Amino acid sequence: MVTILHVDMDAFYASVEQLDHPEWRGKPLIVGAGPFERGGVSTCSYEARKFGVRSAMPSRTAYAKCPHAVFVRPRMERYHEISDIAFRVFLDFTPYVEAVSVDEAFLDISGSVHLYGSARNLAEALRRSIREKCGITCSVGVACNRLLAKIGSEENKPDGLTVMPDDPDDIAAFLAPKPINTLWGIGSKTAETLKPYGIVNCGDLQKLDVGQLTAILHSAETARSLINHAFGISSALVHHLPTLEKSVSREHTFDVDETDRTKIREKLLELVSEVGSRFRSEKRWAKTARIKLRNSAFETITRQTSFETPVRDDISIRRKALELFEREKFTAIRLIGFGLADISGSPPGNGLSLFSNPDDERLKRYERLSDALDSLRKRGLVK
Ligand code: TTP
Ligand code: MG
Repeated sequence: MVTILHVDMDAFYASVEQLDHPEWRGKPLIVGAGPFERGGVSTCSYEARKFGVRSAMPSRTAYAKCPHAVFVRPRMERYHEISDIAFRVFLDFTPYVEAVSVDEAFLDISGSVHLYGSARNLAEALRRSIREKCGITCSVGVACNRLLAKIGSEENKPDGLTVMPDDPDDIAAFLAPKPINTLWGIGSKTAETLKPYGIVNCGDLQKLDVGQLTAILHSAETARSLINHAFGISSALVHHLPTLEKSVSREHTFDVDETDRTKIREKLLELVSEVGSRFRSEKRWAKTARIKLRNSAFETITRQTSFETPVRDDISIRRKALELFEREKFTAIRLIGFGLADISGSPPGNGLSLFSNPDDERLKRYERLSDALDSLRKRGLVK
């Protein structure tokens, strides 16, 4: 039997700020743009959520709702540090980890449940370990597939654990009262289309047959998948990275589905710089580059390719990333990710022949240039 666990840190950026600043604990805290600036809320503490503050809300609006909140700017480097610790904890429980974002992952724990006696015990051990090693809390959902595991982790947020039912009738009954946008692939547009037909909750979808829903949505494939989802049926597997321990990756989720290819490419290149700098600073070499794209229907693709010889300079890495990216066709993107894998601590070749041909000389020049760029990046002078 397959057992999937979905873990999501609670109010992630805000929790890290409260961890580092005890004086902000228990208080409404908003991470994002300042109250009198353009820009929005990245996230906020649960204390601020009581006042109606939410992610992606303009900071001005957040200020109007909660003027006494502490406003702080994001410190991405620090969040990545805590995220890296969390992902190392995940790997203590299974090698099959799929990073969804900086604070969220799916774990296929099918092979490790027996070590803990039950999935619940494993999940509790993982939550304890996260609390001890990261200093913040997370919420976990356990189920037979990703869809239900994700719904489970939302169920008892913050600091919660939900083990979803196994029996198909119990699952259907659990989902019936939930609004349809609880399901993947139902954004506000689909929800608006379905509303006039009285389709508001998963239970309403459960009563339809594929033909009826196809007549509304004009796609039998979408109709079939939505009805399946309303019953909690989903075949999506954990897209784990086989060499996660040796890889470095970063991802970005757009606030709204992004259709502008130029903007997506720009974001990709930012991620490339981040990943590249990170492992140049650790003196590592990459053999494989990988991009990850997720569309608005929550379908994820990963594409990877190898370098002819291991590299770590910005130019070679950018070139590979763009090569992978430009091959892909899409209309809108929800998430983009980039990673480098198969990293080893030693330089390519035996070291002696490193400068023996013009290609190596060129790579060495690129590396020096990359190091110079990294130091400018550190000072915030270039992206
Ligand atoms: P989420 O997991 O969606 O939110 P969260 O961890 O802050 O709160 P919770 O899971 O308890 O509901 O996102 C993770 C981080 O991603 C979040 O802390 C900040 C960042 N983020 C943004 O920058 N903009 C956004 O619109 C969202 C949703 C998240
Ligand atoms: Mg979260």
